[in-house]
Amino acid sequence: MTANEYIKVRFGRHMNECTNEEIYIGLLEYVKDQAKRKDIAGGKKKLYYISAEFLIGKLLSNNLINLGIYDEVKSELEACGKSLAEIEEIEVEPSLGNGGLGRLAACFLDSIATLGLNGDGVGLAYHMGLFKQVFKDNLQCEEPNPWMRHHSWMTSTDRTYQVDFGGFNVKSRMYDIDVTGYDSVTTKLHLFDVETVDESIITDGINFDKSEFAKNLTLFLYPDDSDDNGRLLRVYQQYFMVSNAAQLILDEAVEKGSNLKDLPDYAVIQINDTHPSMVIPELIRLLQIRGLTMDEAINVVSKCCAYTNHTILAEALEKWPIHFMMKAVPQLMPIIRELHNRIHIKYNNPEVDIIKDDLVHMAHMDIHYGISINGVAALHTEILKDTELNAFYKLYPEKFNNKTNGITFRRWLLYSNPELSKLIEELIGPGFKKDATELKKLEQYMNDDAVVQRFLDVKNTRKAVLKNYLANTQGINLDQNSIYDIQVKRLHEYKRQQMNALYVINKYFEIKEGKKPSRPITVIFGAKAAPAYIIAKDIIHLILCLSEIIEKDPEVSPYLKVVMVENYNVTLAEKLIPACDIHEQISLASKEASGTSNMKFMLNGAIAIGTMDGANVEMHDFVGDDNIFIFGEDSDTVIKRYADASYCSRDYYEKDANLKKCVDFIVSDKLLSVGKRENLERLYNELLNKDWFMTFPDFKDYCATKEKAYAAYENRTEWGRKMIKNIANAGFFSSDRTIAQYNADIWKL
Ligand code: 26Q
Repeated sequence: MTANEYIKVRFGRHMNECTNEEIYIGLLEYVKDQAKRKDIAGGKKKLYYISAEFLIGKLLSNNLINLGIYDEVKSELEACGKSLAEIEEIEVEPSLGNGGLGRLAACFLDSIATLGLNGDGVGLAYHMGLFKQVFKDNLQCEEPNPWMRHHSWMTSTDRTYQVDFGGFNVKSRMYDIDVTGYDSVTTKLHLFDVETVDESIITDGINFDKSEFAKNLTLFLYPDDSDDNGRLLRVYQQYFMVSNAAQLILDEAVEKGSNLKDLPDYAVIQINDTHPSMVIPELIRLLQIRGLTMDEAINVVSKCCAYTNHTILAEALEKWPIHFMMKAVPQLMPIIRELHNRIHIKYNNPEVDIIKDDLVHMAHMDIHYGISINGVAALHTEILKDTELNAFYKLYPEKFNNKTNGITFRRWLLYSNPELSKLIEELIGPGFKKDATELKKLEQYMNDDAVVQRFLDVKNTRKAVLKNYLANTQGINLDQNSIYDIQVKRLHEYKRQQMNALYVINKYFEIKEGKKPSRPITVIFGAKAAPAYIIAKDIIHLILCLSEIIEKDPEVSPYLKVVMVENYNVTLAEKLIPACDIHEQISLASKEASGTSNMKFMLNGAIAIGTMDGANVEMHDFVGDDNIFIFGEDSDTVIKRYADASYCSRDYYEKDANLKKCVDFIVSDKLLSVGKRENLERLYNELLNKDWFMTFPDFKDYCATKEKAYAAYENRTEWGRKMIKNIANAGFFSSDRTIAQYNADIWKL
């Protein structure tokens, strides 16, 4: 049945007599139906990828592509005078993640299904995704972001469980989203919800009554990124997630014939950061209820669980106060104490204890009672081994391994950049769609000027698409002839959006002083700040104020434009990334575990300005000095500087007149005329007295490197070659490669 025929049966009318809303609903149901007809992955052993976040983004086009019916449905729509783009506008993005970690989980699901592996995702069906960001008076405000109101990709199942908390229990239900693999099998994303959630307890913005856990358990995704502000609800959410996961895992194993002592033959569990770590004591608890001894249960669980670390920021490593645990999940504490005691006796080393100062160290539990611990980029894994987790590395060197992150090329190339995809296919054939390393063949065209020109033409096409999109959706007017210089990622001091803002100020002064750039520059930001992260919100305020001042200044605006897109999310990323000329990956070396937008930009022919941090290091290895703009101090220098506590930002400020001028501008009359004194002064003081992520030492090199990049852009053919070099070497960063490595080294499905 074609989509058209399906819609006729569903609505009793031909597609061209349906509203866009009806067509969307029809297509959603049609796709769900097609997905059901595909083979599901099978096998004795199954992977459970447990994650508090799955930032899946819109699914209509993604599923059409994976099911191989994208072109067919697109033509059917066009025959009725409709575009797929306008139908997609109806779909609400499920923003069930904060950023990189959640998006990684979504890319992984796509690759697991594409590789035909028997693996499902397990998470929570948050009613409200990450808050919707709106700007008022140059400040970020947060609004609820519902996504499952009408029609969604979730299907209700008959699977329900009871989850016990201290003093009460709830009944859960499992909802499934089909994960369509590209030209392959389907797998599932299982999202658990509780029937008593009550959306009416939301008061203003994203505030809600925090007192009744049965009513708010799955109401909101926690909008924190790295800043652990130790909230009790988070413990309730995490336990709800892992108790459901554990019950599902045991039931499915038993259904397949397991006697539970052989659980490792039936299940392997990937713990995505420490958010699902309580699955370890919960499984041990449930196995005891089902007849195993404590020794047996610990032994079995220790062979099933693997942990991925995504950060070295100490404040982001979860440590839960015992009194939280006693209140929310008292039944787990005796087990956690037992796990702790065994370690305490065995090693007699407080550094590797699980319970310290009345805090439960979740990562420590994962490392002692798991088969594997991995970092997410080569440098990150080395830093974990050498510093952060060195005491554990000494105990278990064989457990430590690296799995450099990856991205799904289906979404980040085939779907979001069809023009580039088509050009690549014309040059090297379709093989790259299944084997990303084939992109390497593009290097043979680097000296073919006509081909190079075609890559530049595709970039221009995508710049025009972005220009139209931002004009229509956000009333933003871009100059297509300008350089699009983009930094999109969560707002965090270590990612150093503030350094990019200081660069903008530097450029503003240069233009004012008569040094005009040969080509206009558009600096584009997209970022949400955690609502409680004050300085992050101040940085957004600074950027919005700069944007306003520059826009209003006729001396500067022809040469420089600053744009902060509102509500940066997956949908916007899909438009921004293909249009980008230069992308900013400027985290303080050692602090960004990997980064994944860097890979998306590289694949789309943008050139990075970056520090030797996270996966930038590996990107640099692939493309060499001429095809990426590296600057700044390296991780060894930074780590040493922290160790000897020798950094004093004021010294830099006082010694560098240009830097001083830029920093002072933050609290100048000019900025105060459009901004708030409180916010701007706080940011100014923070930089001057702390600057914890060391923007000042890198500032000069950063500015010089940006000038070098902008100058290089003027040699268009040479720039086109750099683009091809980057695209040709992006194959390694396919999540298909990452997942194949997880499977070969850890899961062994
Ligand atoms: C923890 C406790 C309480 C509340 C919230 C949280 C919380 C929530 C989200 C802690 C961390 C996160 C998200 C972290 C994250 O996105 N990390 C990023 O993971 C990417 C995928 O591996 C990496 O590429 C990035 O470098 C890393 O920053």
